[in-house]
Amino acid sequence: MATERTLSILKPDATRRNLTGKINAKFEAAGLRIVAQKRLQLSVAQAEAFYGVHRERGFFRDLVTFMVSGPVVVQVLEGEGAVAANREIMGATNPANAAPGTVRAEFAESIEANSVHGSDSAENAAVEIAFFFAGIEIVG
Ligand code: IDP
Ligand code: MG
Repeated sequence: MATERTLSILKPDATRRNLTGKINAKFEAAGLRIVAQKRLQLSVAQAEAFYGVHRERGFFRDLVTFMVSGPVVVQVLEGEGAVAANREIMGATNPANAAPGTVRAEFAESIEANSVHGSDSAENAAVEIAFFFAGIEIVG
């Protein structure tokens, strides 16, 4: 499998509980490299734009409110099959369904406050990385 990049976000529930290091350790233990990283406070407009695909979903307004409720850490992860590898490390959206040892099984508070975002395809990863990072900020 080819080396890929994926967009990861450590969500406000994770930064609030000071879990960024514990989550990053899981990425690194699985062989992913953090090749870009910054801490941001998203605006409502930015959160709405980032989650635009979910605009029609019933949880959209609550999701946006949650994502602006505190700082996030946005990151680019690089490695073999990074998109799928990161989804494995994250676990299922609902922590009740997340496999043991995954970030969401260990750390998520709820289906909404589930600690991490990860791109779901290589195509979306490229769009999501460009949303947050200039090329010069990504150092592989
Ligand atoms: P994913 O993060 O596992 O890719 P998506 O379906 O893309 O899951 O949903 C985006 C985010 O929206 C989730 O990570 C979670 O924070 C929130 N979310 C998804 N489904 C629900 C729900 O049924 N209730 C509340 N929030 C949800
Ligand atoms: Mg998703």
